[in-house]
Amino acid sequence: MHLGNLTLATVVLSAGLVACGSSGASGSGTMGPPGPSPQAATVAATAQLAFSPNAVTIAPGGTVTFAFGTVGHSVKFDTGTNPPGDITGVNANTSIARTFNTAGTYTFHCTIHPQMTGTVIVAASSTTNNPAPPPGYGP
Ligand SMILES: [Cu+2]
Repeated sequence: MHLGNLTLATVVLSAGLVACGSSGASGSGTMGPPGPSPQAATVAATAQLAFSPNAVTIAPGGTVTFAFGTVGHSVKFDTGTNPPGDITGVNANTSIARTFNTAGTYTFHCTIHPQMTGTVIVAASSTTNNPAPPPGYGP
């Protein structure tokens, strides 16, 4: 009888701990309601041969500025509906903007350095903020 009560208390305590843990996890998973996507984002093509940030989200009709540093790069779009024109040639020490009018996911890569890949997500709303490009790039 006494032993039985002890076991019950242990079970209740464990259940309380589990419930507390799960409520904390779900709280961090929902970062609040989606907000409108920004109209502009900057992606840097860095000397370390990477697009940074690797993925950005903009609203339909928004603009992504590709900021090229001292190493020459290009941007070729691989997927997505009605993508903007590719940025051809070897582009260094310049910034070139492209406008995305149709919602969707646009992957792209540098034809000079095929390991350089990135993604532009065009959506009216987003739950995430775009990371800032590295210092020295963009506005
Ligand atoms: Cu490149």
